[in-house]
Amino acid sequence: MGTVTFTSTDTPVTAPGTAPASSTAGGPGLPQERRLVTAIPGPRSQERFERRGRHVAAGVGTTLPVFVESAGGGVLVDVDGNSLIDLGSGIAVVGVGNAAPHVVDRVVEQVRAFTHTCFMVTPYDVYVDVCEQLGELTPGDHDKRSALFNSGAEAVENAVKVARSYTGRSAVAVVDHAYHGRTNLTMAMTAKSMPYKHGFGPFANEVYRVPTSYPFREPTAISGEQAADRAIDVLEKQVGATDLACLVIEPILGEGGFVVPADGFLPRLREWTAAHGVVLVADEIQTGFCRTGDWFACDHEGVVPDLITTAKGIAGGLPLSAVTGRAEIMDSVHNGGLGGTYGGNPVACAAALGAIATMREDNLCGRAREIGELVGGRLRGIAERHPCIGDVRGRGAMMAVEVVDEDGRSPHPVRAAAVSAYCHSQGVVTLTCGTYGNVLRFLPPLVISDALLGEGFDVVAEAFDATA
Ligand code: PLZ
Repeated sequence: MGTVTFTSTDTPVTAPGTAPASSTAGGPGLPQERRLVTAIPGPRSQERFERRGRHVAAGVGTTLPVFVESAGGGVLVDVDGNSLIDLGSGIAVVGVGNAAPHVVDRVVEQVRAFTHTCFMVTPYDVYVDVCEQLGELTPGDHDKRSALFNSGAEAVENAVKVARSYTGRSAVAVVDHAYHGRTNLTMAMTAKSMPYKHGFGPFANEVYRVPTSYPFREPTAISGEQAADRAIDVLEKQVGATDLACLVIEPILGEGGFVVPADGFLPRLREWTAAHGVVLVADEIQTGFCRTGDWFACDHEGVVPDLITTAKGIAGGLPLSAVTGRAEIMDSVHNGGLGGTYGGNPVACAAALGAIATMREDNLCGRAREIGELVGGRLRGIAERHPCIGDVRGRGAMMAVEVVDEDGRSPHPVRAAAVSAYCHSQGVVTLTCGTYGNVLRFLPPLVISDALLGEGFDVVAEAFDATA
């Protein structure tokens, strides 16, 4: 299976941790190679993992227990000197690559100038610059306003606050398999109990869940418009359009399994929400900023949401999120109603400006489409040989396979986990997701080279063979 360039999984070629002192400098200058010098995790990572257990709360999970020392381009380098291919981007965050030069430069410059004033106390330019960019890049050419926050969940919470304030209505609609965060309101909006909600209730009320469009799992094929009408029927009967403040939806489900709705689903929901004064909120926290081959996933079908939440890819790894939307909706909130101590922190804003400049200069939307072609081709090739792959789906650099049983349909999370674990052992960072935990998702940095990506998928192919 392809060229396997890793050294060995169990025999260290160089002693662990003997990489040169400059090895902590990350960024695209790091050798873009898969290099295994110890087993994964190596002894130094294992030592640190034990220490982690003594100090870090057990509730905080770990996908792959290697401790990272530097990262850049398409690789993560661990404390044992292993260089791993990154097919996760820290969950769709470092699309521009880790320690991306423009991000580092802007951050350093900003850190030297000032680190914090609180925008609500004394404002500064970089916050306004980010809002201006968001107005320009997000779907629709209407007049827009933005407010900045720290995390994705916080952006979703604020989108709901704005929608309720504007409409004077309280109900919030979300869809099956949705993921919107881990705060109390966003847990209520998230579909999956384990691990996100179990034991953490009671949850916020006035949140209503409706069916979505999940082409692979429809009992009989239905169109996007039909799937939308099924959801609309529930909303009209069980909630009532006049009581509904907003419909919050991920244009492609993220944690829920990289489910791409059938064409026509989102446009039909857009039509219905507009007709009933319901605020349509697109949660583009995972799909945004070139990930799917467009600036935002809504662009694909020309859907213009009223509000859009962004985070993750916006700032090259620094914590920043935003709500952007129609000026009349955003400006309906009373002065002082939105904010937070750190929201739109100047260092995070500077990072966002560096990240956005990189996306523009390097045409990362175009690159995401190329990655989609390459990865999609590889995955379809693997699926031909492995009937346990029930579905290959996604868009751009947000691709996934759904792993199923012999019946071609029942979720097989154990096999998905085994494939992922094999990839990890061979120095490729992969992630799983999905309501049933049976989806392998691929979110490479958009700056990864074709060679490294190809090698990563050689390992993924090998993983399916090895776990057959
Ligand atoms: N909305 C669509 O994907 C975050 C969650 C990882 P925060 N997804 C990764 C985990 O297990 O916690 C996400 C998302 C969508 C909202 C969020 C929440 O963003 O920045 O994690 O709060």
